[in-house]
This record gives sequence, structure tokens and C-alpha cells, in this order.
Amino acid sequence: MAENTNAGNAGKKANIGVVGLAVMGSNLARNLAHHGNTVAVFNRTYARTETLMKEHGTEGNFIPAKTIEEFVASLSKPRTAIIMVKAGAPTDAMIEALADAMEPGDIIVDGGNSFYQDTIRREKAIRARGLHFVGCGISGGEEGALNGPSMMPGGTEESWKTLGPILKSIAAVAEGEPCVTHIGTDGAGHFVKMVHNGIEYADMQLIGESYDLLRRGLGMTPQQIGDVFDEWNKGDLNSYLVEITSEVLHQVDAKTGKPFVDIVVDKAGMKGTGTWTVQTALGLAVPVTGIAEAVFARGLSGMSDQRAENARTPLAGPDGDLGIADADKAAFVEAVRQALYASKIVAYAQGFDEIQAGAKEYGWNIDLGAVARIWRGGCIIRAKFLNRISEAYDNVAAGKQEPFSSLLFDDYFKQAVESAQDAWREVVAKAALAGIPVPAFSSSLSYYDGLRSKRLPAALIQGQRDFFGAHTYGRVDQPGAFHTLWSGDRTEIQTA
Ligand code: NBP
Repeated sequence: MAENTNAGNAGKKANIGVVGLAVMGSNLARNLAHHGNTVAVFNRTYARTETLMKEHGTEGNFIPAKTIEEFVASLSKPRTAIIMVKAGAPTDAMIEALADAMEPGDIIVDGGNSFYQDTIRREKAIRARGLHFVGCGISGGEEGALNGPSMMPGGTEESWKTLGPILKSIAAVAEGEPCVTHIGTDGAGHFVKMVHNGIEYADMQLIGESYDLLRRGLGMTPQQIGDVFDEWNKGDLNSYLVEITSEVLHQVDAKTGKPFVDIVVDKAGMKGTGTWTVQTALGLAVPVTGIAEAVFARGLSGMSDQRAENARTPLAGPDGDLGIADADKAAFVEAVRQALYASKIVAYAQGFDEIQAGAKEYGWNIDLGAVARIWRGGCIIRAKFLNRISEAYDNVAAGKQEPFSSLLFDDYFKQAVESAQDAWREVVAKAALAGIPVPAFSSSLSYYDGLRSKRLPAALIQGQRDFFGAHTYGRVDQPGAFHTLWSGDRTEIQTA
């Protein structure tokens, strides 16, 4: 494409700016320009700005800047700039540079994958200087940034008034609605984006376990399993992740002619958002067992020393063959589909629990129905069943349905999990007998059974805690706190 001389932009101001023009920033800048925005662009190394202008400068109105001062001067007021640089110290450096060059009332947006606690800290510091700071989770990878991401902005209502129309212009659209909403103040957007990524981990692990059961357990080929995922994608499980799973399973390695999945090293990488989700959930005492098992499973896949030792001196156990007769295999595949759907519902229910707990802890007024709606398009966990989640929360908000303490008690999800549970139990039990690890399937089932248990062994744990630490316990038959004199005559005293 021809280089943009920007002759037409002389004297014109940009309504939005992008700082950081690596893959995400340049694609976001192009998306903004494609939708009628005039976009100021700046990158620490000017060569990247030149490349963007050379390759895509004619796609819309850009104003390239060589310095941060030039960049800020080219923005109309309130000046609004989205930072898309490496998370951590580089983001802090750019926030500082922008805040120094901007004026009160201007808006700094961090579109990177920042930890929500950093966003809370930064928002406070920037607000003290009279500027707005918006932490905005952006999902959808580089393709989403260019063609329509799902976006989760935090920050003030006032900044949303300026930013909202701009973000709506570039967001993915699902069922006629842009996949962006104002999540809540300060770190709310990055918090919700973090949980989105945690759910993504769980979803991917559950799909992985389904594949393993069909591959090792039933002896199906990757191609055959890809066909199964294609079928599953036509029903309740319809989602981007199920769709791409089929693509990956159908891929053949050009070098060897082998299934692509067989030539990939079985060690899953991670960049930290799953870990943050679990660490945060632990702090808030929300059991996100599906997400946690997914993060731990990636960790286990990377335990090279232990796996190498097992290769030398294998730990004994069954070989993974489920021993299912050919005539019964189709029924087992269907059982796995149901187990996957039930476990997925649990993972999402846990993720939404974490968002609710975060909202309570940090004083955010988060519309959970709206969160489910903006995840229907543009993001990695986009899925048909998010409509069901938004319906459930919207019905409660509209007073059409009694509030529920977990999505699992919503009529639709309750019924869906109840009808899947026989298959779910069969899959988990058979996997255990055959030696196929299904940590996310089984922990989700245990969570479900934990919730339905009338009595939990927590009573015994309280007894143990009181025995060794005088931590006291409650009684089922009267209020108050009690302690038994375990090392004395074992009488009970009331302590509160
Ligand atoms: P990277 O995360 O690879 O960062 C590269 C950019 O950061 C370049 O523009 C680079 O400038 C700039 N930068 C660095 Br490195 N250090 C800097 C500093 N000290 N001061 C100023 N600029 C600095 O880019 P990306 O993959 O496009 O991602 C951008 C952000 O978006 C990240 O926070 C990422 O977590 C987030 N994100 C990424 C995805 C994805 O799928 N990749 C999805 C969602 C969100 P230079 O050209 O001068 O080196």
C-alpha cells in the first residue's frame, strides 16, 4: 500500500490515540481508523510507526507522532490515549510520560493485560493528578484487535462518556450489540478480563480432557475426534474454542504427514492470568476449582524432571484404555459431551462467583448479565451458552426470577447439570479406573456434590481445629462459639 503522507490531516486533531504499535496496538489503531476515528499513533521506536504508516496508512486517518509531546498535541480534548505496550514497567513508564504531557480531564487507557491491583493503584495516582485512568481488558488476540475485540473497560462514568462511543465503534458485535460495556470503577475491567482468562483456562482444559478420553480411552484418531468436535459445535457446546479444537485436530503436519497434535510437545505454556485468577480467588475464599485444576494441569505438563523420571522408571497403573466395546463407543462419546457441558457450566458458575466476590470486595457495581453479553463475541470464550447466562442474570435483575447464589441454581443450568450428571459420573469413574487424568472434570463434579451435600466433613475439621488450636466451633443446636477442653476433662465451654 502507498505511504500516507497525511496531507489531508494538516491541522486536524485526532479524537483518539494509540501508544505502542506492536501487533496489538497497530491492529487496534487500524480498527479505530477503519471506523471513522482520526487516530494519533506513537511508538517508543519510531520505525514501528513508520512501518504502520507505510503498510496501512491509507486505510484511514492517522496522525503519526515522533515524540510523546507531539502525540499529545495532536489529540482533541479531552485527550484520550490507549496504551498497548508490554505489561508491567513499560506500561508504568508510558502512563507517567502521558500524564506529564496531558492536562486534567484527559483520559489515559491501559489496554494491556495488567493485573487489576496495578490498575487500582494507577487509577488512584492518576486521579490525584486530575486525569482519568481506565484499565481496559481487551480480548480476542491480534485478530480481535483488528476486526472487533470484546472489551472490558473500568474507570469513571465520566471517562466512559468519551470512551464508550469510540470503543463501541470498534468492538465485536454479537446479536446486534457491541461487545463492550462499562464494567465498573478503577480495576473492575481488568478484574473481569482476568476472570475471563481463568475461565478460558478451564474451558481449554475440559476440552483437552475430552480429547484425551476419546484418544487414549477409545482409541479414536485426531481426525475422528475433530469430526466429533464439529458435531458438538452444532449444539449447546457451540463456541469458538470447540470450533478451533476441530481445526487443530484436523491439521496434518506437512513435514511428517502425522496429525499435527502428535508432533507438538505436550507442555502447555501460560502467561500468568490464570494464576492471578486462582490467587485472587484464594484471597477472596471463592472455590474456583475448575480454573485451579486447569492451571495446575498446565504446571504438571511442564514438570520435565518428574516426567523424565517416570519415562525411566514408570509409576505403575492402568494404561488408559477404557475397554469399551466398539458398539458402545458412540454412547461413551455422548457421555463425554454431557460431562464436558456440565463441567463447563460449573467452571463458568465459579468464574461468575469470583466476579461477584470481587465486586463486593472492591465496591464495584458489576452487571453480570452485561458481562456475559459482551463475552458472546470477539473474545476467546465466546459461546452460544453465554446467552443463557445473560438471560439468567437479566431475569434476576428485572425481578422475573428469584435471585440465586450460584448459576447452578438457575432453572436452566440446574436442569442441564442434573440431566447430564449420570453421564458425568460415568465418565469420571471410568477415567479413574482406566488411569486417564481428568482433574477438571472430576473437581467440577466434586464441587457439584459438595454444594449438594447436606452435611460436609467440615464438622470433623472444626473438631480437629478445636482440638489442636482451640479455634472453637459452632453447634447445630444453639448459637454461639464453643470450645471443648480436650486436654482436660473434655467438658465444653461457651466462648462467645
Ligand atoms: P508486546 O507486549 O510485545 O509489547 C511491545 C510494545 O511495547 C512495543 O510497542 C514496544 O515498543 C513497547 N515497549 C516496551 Br517492550 N518497553 C517499553 C517501554 N519501556 N516504553 C515504551 N514502550 C515500550 O506487544 P503486544 O503483543 O502488541 O501487546 C500489547 C499489550 O496488549 C500487552 O500488555 C499485552 O499483554 C496485551 N494483550 C495482548 C494480546 C495478544 O494476543 N498479544 C491480547 C490481549 C492483550 P518498541 O517497539 O519501542 O520496543
